[in-house]
Amino acid sequence: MKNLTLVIPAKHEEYSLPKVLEEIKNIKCKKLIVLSKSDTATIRSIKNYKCRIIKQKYNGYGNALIEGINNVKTDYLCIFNADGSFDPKYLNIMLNKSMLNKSFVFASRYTKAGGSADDSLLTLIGNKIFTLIGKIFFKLNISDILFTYIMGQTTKFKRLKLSNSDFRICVEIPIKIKINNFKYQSIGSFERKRLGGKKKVNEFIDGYLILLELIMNYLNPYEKS
Ligand SMILES: Nc1nc2c(ncn2[C@@H]2O[C@H](COP(=O)(O)OP(=O)(O)OP(=O)(O)O)[C@@H](O)[C@H]2O)c(=O)[nH]1
Ligand SMILES: [Mg+2]
Repeated sequence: MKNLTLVIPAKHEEYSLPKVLEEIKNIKCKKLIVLSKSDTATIRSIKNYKCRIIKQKYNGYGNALIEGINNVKTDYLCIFNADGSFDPKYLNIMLNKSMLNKSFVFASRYTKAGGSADDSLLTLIGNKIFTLIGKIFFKLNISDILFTYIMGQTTKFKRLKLSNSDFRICVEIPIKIKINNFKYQSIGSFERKRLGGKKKVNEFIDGYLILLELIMNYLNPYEKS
C-alpha cells in the first residue's frame, strides 16, 4: 500500500490514537495526523510512532480533512479516524476497488456485512434519515452518508475543492462527488466502538448543521469543479 496515505484527523485522542497507530504499524502506507498545535497531549502520545503530524492553521474536523488532503503526495488517500472505530482490515479491499475502477469507495455500516457497535438509537435514526435525504435530494446511491470512511484518488479528492471546516464536510464530500460525476461504490464495514476519550460530534448541533447543508445545497447546488 505504498501508494496510500491515511489522513487521520485527531482531537484529544491521546488515549485512542497510539493504539490505532500500533494496530496499523505494519501497514506500509503513509500516516498523516492532522491536529491542533494546542493538542499537546495527543502529540506527546504518539511520539514513538512513525507518522507525519500536521498542525492545523484553523480549527475543526472538516478543516483537518482539507489541510490533510492538501498535503497528501501519494496517488490514493483514505480518511481514517483516530478513535479506533474504523477497522483497518477494510483498507486493502477498498484500495483495490478504488484502483480497479478509479472510483471513490465508501465504507457503509448499513449494507451487507456492515454494522455498528457504536450507534445509539438516535444516531442510527439520524444516519438513516440523512442518507435518505441524500438519495432524494441528490440521487446519491449510497447506504451510509455520514460514516466518512472514504478511499479515493488524491487528485479527485483535491478537485472536490472542499470548503466546510466542521462536520458538514461529511455530506459535502458525497454531494460533490455526485455533482462532478465521479464514480463511487460502497462496501460493507463494521464500525467498532471508540477505544476511549470523548465523542466530538454533538448529535443536535452537528445534526442541525448537516441538515442545513443538505437543504442549502438542494436549493442552491455546488458548482461542478
Ligand atoms: N483535528 C481535528 N480532529 C477532529 C475534530 N473533531 C473530531 N476530530 C476527529 O475526527 C474523528 C471523528 O470524530 P468522532 O468524535 O470520533 O466522531 P464520531 O465518530 O461521530 O463520534 P463517536 O461516536 O464518539 O466515535 C476522530 O478521529 C476525532 O478525533 C477537530 O475539531 N479537529
Ligand atoms: Mg468516532
